[in-house]
Amino acid sequence: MAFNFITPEEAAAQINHLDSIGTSGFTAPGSPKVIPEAIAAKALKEHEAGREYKVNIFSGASTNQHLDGALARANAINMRAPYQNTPDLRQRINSHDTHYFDRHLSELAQEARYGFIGKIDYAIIEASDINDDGEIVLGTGAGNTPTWAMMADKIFIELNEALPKELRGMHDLYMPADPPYRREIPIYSPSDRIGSPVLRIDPRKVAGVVRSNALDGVKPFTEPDEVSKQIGSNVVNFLLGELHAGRLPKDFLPLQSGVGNVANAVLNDLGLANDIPTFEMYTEVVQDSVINLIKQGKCRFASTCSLTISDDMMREVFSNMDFFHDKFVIRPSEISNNPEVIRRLGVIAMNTALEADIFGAVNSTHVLGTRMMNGIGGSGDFTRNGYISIFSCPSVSKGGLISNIVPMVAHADHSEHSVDILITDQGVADLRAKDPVQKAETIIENCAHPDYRPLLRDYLRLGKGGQTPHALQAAFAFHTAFAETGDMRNADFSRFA
Ligand code: 0RQ
Repeated sequence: MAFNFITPEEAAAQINHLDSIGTSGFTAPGSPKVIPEAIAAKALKEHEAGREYKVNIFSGASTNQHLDGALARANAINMRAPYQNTPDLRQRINSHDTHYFDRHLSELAQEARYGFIGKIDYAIIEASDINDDGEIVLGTGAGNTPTWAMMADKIFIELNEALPKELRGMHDLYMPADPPYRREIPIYSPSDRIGSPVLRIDPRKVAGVVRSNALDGVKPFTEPDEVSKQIGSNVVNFLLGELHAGRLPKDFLPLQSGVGNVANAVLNDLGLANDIPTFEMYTEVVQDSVINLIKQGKCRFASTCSLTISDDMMREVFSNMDFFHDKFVIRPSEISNNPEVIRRLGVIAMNTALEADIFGAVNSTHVLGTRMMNGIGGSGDFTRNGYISIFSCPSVSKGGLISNIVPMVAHADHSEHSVDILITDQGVADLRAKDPVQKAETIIENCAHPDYRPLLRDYLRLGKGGQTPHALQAAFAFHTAFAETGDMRNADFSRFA
């Protein structure tokens, strides 16, 4: 069956107000580009004509400026899940123009199949290659694409001519059966392949194929600053200590690393550390630093959901496909982030906090407790199930006006039950086998910025008992001091004594 090639506008014309769309990709890579822009343009016209027009967007993770960016600017998103990181969409979410629920990235596909998010009208899938039998070779991010393709009434394909045909073979697409029929996910090592290199769809569901030709626009990282470098070196020293103490096997364990500058700096430092053996990764995103580690031979293999690498690095990978072909596998998010597999493989989870409290709870999502930043992403999948779960962040933000170590987190994403190690530029707090007060003492001494240590000790002394001696009347004194004076250092615990 030959596919019908159409324009992005012809695709957008078919999509109605409040339709639910499942999109391919995970972070920018693999996300569709030209149809979402046409939907945004249609939304603007509909709004000008006085008609309501918004769609529901379900993806694998964050997307790109063509999708979340353009649709948010057009105020065209009604419901969004499970993750985003685009400034315009962040604003729509915080002003309630867009409903947003952020979910563990491993979970959304199965929740969709269970019927928890309703029906999926359209899937929009970026492909690097297609054939008339309905075989699709995906782009550089897999996300929840197999589930959207299975559930959607109709499928649009964006055939991206900037992607090389050699991507065929780099994916491993597998969809677990749903309970009560689910069996174990048979991955016993990061490089195990258990599924199909291509997505097989019913060609009769394809409502049209649109051509596109652009990379994802991921920006390269800037050189890590001093604080990021110090955090990176603290992480490496901690891991070396674990290795020497025999708490990590001498062959090491697979690594997961989150997104952002700190994560990139940590991986750079791992590459430079001669005493860290070569390793594999079982992770959700591969950033530029991992490509360098692979080129150096430090990282032997990476299982990922996406190649979240800059356009220049992507071009380099594409022109050396012979070398990179057996160094990666790109899996759907419910497999790359699968709790069962993460626990089995003993993944070392390394994620970033916005703030952590003295008892070890972590806020990764809500700035000062209320404003959504990005979302929990995959950090919960890995943190809850990792062999060792590490969180890192700078000890202070905004030039010291904000302490990232606070008496009580203003929003909790990861509880103290899941957080093993907290690392800042100041040092390392090992929270394993410690009670809440012991954790608090370690975090204050090792992780808090010196400007804030006396204040945090004052807070800890205020607690009048209980195993976790919070002083609830003063628990948010840092946050209220910032709201009232613009500086958390003005928190005054004497008035609560
Ligand atoms: O703001 O740029 O205006 O100065 O927050 O902070 O230090 O640059 O951190 O880029 O590493 O991102 C948690 C957001 C960290 C990210 C988070 C301000 C700070 C700055 C960013 P400015 P940094 P990073 C894998 C796993 C959740 C999802 C996840 C994230 C800006 O890592 O979204 O881990 N994680 N997924 O100044 C107020 C505080 C603050 C603060 C920092 N306590 N209060 N503002 N900032 N701390 C990926 C996926 O799942 C796909």
